[in-house]
Amino acid sequence: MVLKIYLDPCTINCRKVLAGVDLIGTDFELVNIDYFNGGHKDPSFTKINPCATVPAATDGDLVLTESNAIMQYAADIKQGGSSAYPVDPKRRADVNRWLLWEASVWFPSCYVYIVQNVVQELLGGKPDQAALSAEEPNFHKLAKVLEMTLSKQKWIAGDEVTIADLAIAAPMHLWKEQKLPLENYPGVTRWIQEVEKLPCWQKTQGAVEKALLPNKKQSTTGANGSGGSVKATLNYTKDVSPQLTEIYFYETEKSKGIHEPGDSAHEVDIHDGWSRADDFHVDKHGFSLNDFRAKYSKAWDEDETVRREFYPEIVEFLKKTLGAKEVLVFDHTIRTKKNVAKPLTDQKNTSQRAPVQLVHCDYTAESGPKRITQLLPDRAPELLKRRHAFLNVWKPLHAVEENPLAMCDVTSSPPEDFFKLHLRYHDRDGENYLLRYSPEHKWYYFPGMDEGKVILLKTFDSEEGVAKFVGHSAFADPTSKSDARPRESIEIRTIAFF
Ligand SMILES: N[C@@H](CCC(=O)N[C@@H](CS)C(=O)NCC(=O)O)C(=O)O
Repeated sequence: MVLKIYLDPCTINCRKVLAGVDLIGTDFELVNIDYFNGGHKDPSFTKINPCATVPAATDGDLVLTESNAIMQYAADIKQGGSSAYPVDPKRRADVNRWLLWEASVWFPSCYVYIVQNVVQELLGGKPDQAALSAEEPNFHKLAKVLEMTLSKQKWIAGDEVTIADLAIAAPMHLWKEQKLPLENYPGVTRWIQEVEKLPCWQKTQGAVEKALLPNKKQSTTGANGSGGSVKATLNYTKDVSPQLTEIYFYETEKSKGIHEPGDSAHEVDIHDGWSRADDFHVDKHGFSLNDFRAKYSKAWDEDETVRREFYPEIVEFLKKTLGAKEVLVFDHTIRTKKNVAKPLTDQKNTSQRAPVQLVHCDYTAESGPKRITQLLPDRAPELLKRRHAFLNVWKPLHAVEENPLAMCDVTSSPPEDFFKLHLRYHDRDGENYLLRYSPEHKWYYFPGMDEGKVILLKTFDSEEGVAKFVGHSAFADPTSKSDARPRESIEIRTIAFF
């Protein structure tokens, strides 16, 4: 059975659940209910939830309403449990009492502020000052209770974030626009800003702002609160043609005096892509962000097991996502900081590498088809007649806190911006594309992206009129914390045949 959640991501209780299931990591199917157009009153929904409120959830014959109960259930069915809803009875009781506190007193109080200071404006009206003044003493009484806890500890229920944090943060999710009087509550203010840095919160902020603050520039506020982009350095390469740009993967005299890549560092704006995450398409922008919760989640450094158990999942996922008839997974690389000491030129173990901070694309117009001939010599003549495209599937192994991946929107990087990097291996030559700098390049990344999502990167396509080569690079995110967990990711190289 699958957990189905019915919601409109812009409402307080729905956003809470959406962020909650993301934090917990439970698989679920989302059914969108259009709240502002009365979708929650439609008979197709009221037959599930006769109360005509969102969110609601079903799992087989179980029908659940109440946002907090849905989060609790999602945590209970998560295989292996979730620290977001502790099992220790005392800690769980503490989380439960906050969930009840939120639903019974905190939500109704914060609701007055959202209705008066946000919804009224949305409807062209004015806040009812009398209603706000009447609520104020009650709000302060409750905020003091929160402050007593949050001045002592990082999260509502101790050192670890739990669903209680999301429950209590949800009714204040537009706290600045709601004009919640938080001036005298430094602990609460510090905490809500911490919540705002959580990837599950950031991912769900766009829908709230789009519906309730239509005049605000869609913020997708990054981890630094900078409003949608970071300035970071990307390593481009100077095109010194007719001299070639090369890299040798073995010791040789021939490497003396060559032009190596990465000699053109530029500071660029890298945009937070979350608010338009669904718009990106591999055939237009050269990349897309997709949901993908792998069943395989262990032993990433065991190459054989990854090939045997994980590759088939990727094949099925790509066939479904791209509509490809056949998908070949031919290689993968695990990138961790552990591997940082290994020079790029270490060709012995190419499946274990450090993130590459170089603007590049993995194939060229020539090296794509050549690779198919090398990998599938017998079938190549037939396969090369069909549309064939190379796609990398980039998957974090846990939420990315540093060294994220940035993609250059293909609509901003015309073919003339690309030139070749010649890869010299002991036994063969290969080719990548490098990019020369252009101020027109539009860069995107997905801060805090976690293991439930993948980025698809198009690195070659035989089809004309679609995105063929996407420039990409890891980069040092200036907003990462100094104690950020090192990035660990896997990228899987595939060929799709249509
Ligand atoms: N206590 C319920 C409240 C659910 C609720 O009232 N949801 C609102 C949206 S946040 C709703 O659907 N209201 C119905 C309406 O406005 O007609 C929960 O936590 O799920």
